Amino acid sequence: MAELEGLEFGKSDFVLLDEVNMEQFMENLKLRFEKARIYTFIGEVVVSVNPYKQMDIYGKEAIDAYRGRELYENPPHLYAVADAAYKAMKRRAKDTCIVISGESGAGKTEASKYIMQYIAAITNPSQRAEVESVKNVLLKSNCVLEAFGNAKTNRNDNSSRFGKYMDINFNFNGDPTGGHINNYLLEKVRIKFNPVIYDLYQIQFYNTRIMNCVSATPQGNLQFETDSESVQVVGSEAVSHIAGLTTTEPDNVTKSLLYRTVATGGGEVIEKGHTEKEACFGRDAFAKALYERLFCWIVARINAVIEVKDYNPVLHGKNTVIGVLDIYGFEIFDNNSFEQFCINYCNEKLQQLFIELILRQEQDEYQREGITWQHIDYFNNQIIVDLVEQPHKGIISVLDEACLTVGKVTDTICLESMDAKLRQHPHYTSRCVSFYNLCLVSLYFRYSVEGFLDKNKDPLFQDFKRLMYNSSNPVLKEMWPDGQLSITEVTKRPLTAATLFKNSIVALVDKLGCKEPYYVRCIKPNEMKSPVLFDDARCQHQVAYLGLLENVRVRRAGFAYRQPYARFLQRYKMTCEYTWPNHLMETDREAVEAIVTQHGFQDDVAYGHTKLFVRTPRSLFTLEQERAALIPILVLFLQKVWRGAL
Ligand code: AOV
Ligand code: MG
Repeated sequence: MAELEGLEFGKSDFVLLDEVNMEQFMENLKLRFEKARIYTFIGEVVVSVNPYKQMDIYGKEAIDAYRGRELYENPPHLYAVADAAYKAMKRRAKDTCIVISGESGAGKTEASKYIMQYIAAITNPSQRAEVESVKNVLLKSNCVLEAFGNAKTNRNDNSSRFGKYMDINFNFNGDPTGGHINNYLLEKVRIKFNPVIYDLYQIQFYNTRIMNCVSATPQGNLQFETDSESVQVVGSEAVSHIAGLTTTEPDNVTKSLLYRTVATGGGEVIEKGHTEKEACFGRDAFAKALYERLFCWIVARINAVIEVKDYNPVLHGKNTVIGVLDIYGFEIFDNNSFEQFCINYCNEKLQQLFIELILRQEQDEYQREGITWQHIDYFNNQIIVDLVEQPHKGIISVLDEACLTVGKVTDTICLESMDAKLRQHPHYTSRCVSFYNLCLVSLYFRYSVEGFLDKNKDPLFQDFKRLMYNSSNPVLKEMWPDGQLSITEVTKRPLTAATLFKNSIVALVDKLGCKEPYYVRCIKPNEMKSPVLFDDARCQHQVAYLGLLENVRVRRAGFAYRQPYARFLQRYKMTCEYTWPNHLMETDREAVEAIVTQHGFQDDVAYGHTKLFVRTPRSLFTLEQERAALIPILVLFLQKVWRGAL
């Protein structure tokens, strides 16, 4: 709580700003970044600015300094939040979660790794082997997932191309007993541009250890040519290679690439040759699906290893959870497509959750403590979330409708139908920039709808699924259970990619919503990956859309600080003659009242059932200053006592 670092480093909590406005917020953020203070609190939220250089603040000493301490006893740090989430989980048996958000390259994944490392470091002090092995897999699984799921983009050299939510389970001792990973919307589209076939044989899971991992072998792209009306594969090496890797017959591979099985209206099953365009489409879809299923399989394998086994709640007590969410951040490229649309929608949902929880949490606390609370207004992005996900008239629903329409529906036609339905919406505009670059502007950014329909339908010919199911490699077979269906059994209307994604994000938000949330809000200081540049305009934009200023306002409009009576008393009793060294009142609350009254800020506080609520931080400053001034006197006094001088 005290200004532990001194004011030359700026305010360590934005709540302490003299006035809450953008100018002061930015000034403080910039000053702290320049002084290598990359973390700043807003109450219990940590705002982090990517330093783009190695910081010497994550070592054992730091871990020891934060372990078991209260949030305000140390300078702002990821460890402070991680510890708060851990303490709440351990002391109050609460499920908690740490939500890390911010745009691409802002430092979310790095933050999530430091948080995991911290949790690993402070648990299992007795070094029990089974707990150590769980921790080991939890930490190491990250490299495997990054190896497969991260890629260089022009915004981040190590960009997560999938969302990750990891639950860590704890036993009643507060030691990890297992976990579970959910992955979200892997960006598989890039596999098409950079064809890589992973060598499946090299993935070995051995007991609980993920061994020697994976080698990726880039192969030339498989080409087609049309010769006298029929389509052929160019050359035979690529086909042989795929057949070799997937343990299938080259002839069957060729057949799946060139033909598809279809059921006619009369129930007859026939084989239909692809056009060259269809063959290319099928090939790309196959490569993407192989990659996606492999990725999901790896996640499933990791989950099988880390899942909590033999847990008996009667015997072992309540099993509690800390969830860590590291998902792709807001993304704006020159050409934004379906993937960016989904990613940005997901971020809007998380922002929505942030708004709801921060408000709800505050309100709940005031209610619980019997304090009157005045409602504060701030921008609610529900309207944008609705624009995307509302049944029947949201963007996803219009897109799905277009995908299910029989006949020739193009991206252009789909955009027209969105225009018709959504024209009135304040956050929707569509603009025809050129014939090929149709755009819809929503979620603050502009997207090209070219390719939306195909990506949403995400079709894969059943022939490929069957090919994989019939592979003599048992792992591949396991990845393609739907390959055993015949063409007549295949469901004609599978859920679209956008709907599947929406459902998974809704489920995620539900999962987070019932946990006690802790937030890390990451900011990217510049586009150059520079450790010294602070781009004011870019940072201000992020502060604005993350709603950080509103966050400070809510925190201040209510009560900036709250502390249980006993704790408050312990810290400040030396500043009041009636409470030092011990008070004679009936309750701690009365003793706290005596301190507050003696310092004259009785109008600035409210008394809850168990806690004191202080509206402005200034009151506590006064106390802190007095306490700081008294400490040397007290030390001198004690030294004299020890030396027997008194
Ligand atoms: P992201 O997860 O937020 O982007 P990362 O966590 O991958 O971003 O961070 C991007 C890069 O910034 C890292 O590779 C590091 O070089 C650097 N960096 C971030 N945080 C730190 C830190 N605390 N200390 C030192 N360097 C850091 V994305 O996954 O693209 O949304 O999809
Ligand atoms: Mg990342």
